[in-house]
Amino acid sequence: MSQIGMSATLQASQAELFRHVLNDPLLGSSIWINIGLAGLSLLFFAYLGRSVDDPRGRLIVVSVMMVSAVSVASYTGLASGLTISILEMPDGHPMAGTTTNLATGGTVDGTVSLWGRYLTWAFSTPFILLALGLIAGSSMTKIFTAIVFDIGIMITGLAAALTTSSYLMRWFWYAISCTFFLVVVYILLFEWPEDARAAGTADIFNTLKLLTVVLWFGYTIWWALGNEGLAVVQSVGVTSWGYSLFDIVAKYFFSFLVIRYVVNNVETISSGASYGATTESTPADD
Ligand code: RET
Repeated sequence: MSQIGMSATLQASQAELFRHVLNDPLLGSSIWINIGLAGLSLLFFAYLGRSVDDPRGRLIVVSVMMVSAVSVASYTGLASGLTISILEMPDGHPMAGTTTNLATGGTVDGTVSLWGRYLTWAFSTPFILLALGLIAGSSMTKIFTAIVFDIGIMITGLAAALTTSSYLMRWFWYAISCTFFLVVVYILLFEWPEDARAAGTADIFNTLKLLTVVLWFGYTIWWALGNEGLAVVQSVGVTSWGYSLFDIVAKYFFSFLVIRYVVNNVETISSGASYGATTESTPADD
């Protein structure tokens, strides 16, 4: 047997990671099932929203449909091995010095990080907030603020996941991310409910707000408990399934509630047929 075969190799190739995901039932199912769910939900939402022809209503529907669209790409990135790495955790991290047995055979130093999730949340979650802000009838300024801080959460969360130089720095990134998160929570809990009351959408907004705040805290706590944080949950597959379950409710169920509301309440969220027009011109009547 060769020397390499007996000792741990240092890195896994993208092809090995692809086959590792495919051959690990728990990890693989947490990813592949969600590609299917995201694709099916996209078709279902297109069908549900087909009758909405109000421009503002359509904007909300398209916005939540984008969450599923990004999700297809996100999970495909994970499944293909493109946005996964084996990372060696720094000293002090509970997973420091750990090795990973690849489902394809062979052992590598480090633990599997599905960092593509955090990257793609930077593209999907702004659409959730855009939809919420529009339903609340909020101002461009508040919607913009919520979205830029949200992107900040995800990019600094990505940085926390990818930092291998120092255990403390991983948590420092996490703390920055949580600070950005508090800004978004503030807007969700204190700014938008008032706007929604004025817009006459308080009922649906409060349901969506509760769902969002509870689940988004869930993601935050799960990161801390999972294999990239305190590793209370050491299994990569269980950690990944946790996020996948949160995703199912926070994306697909959330989007379903939004579209159902828009379809049934177009007159409440409408701003007229010329909403979003880029000029003041009126159609000729001749
Ligand atoms: C991280 C870790 C760093 C600290 C915080 C986090 C929060 C993540 C959230 C994710 C929400 C994701 C959703 C995805 C749906 O597409 C990055 C886990 C605060 C709130 C809703």
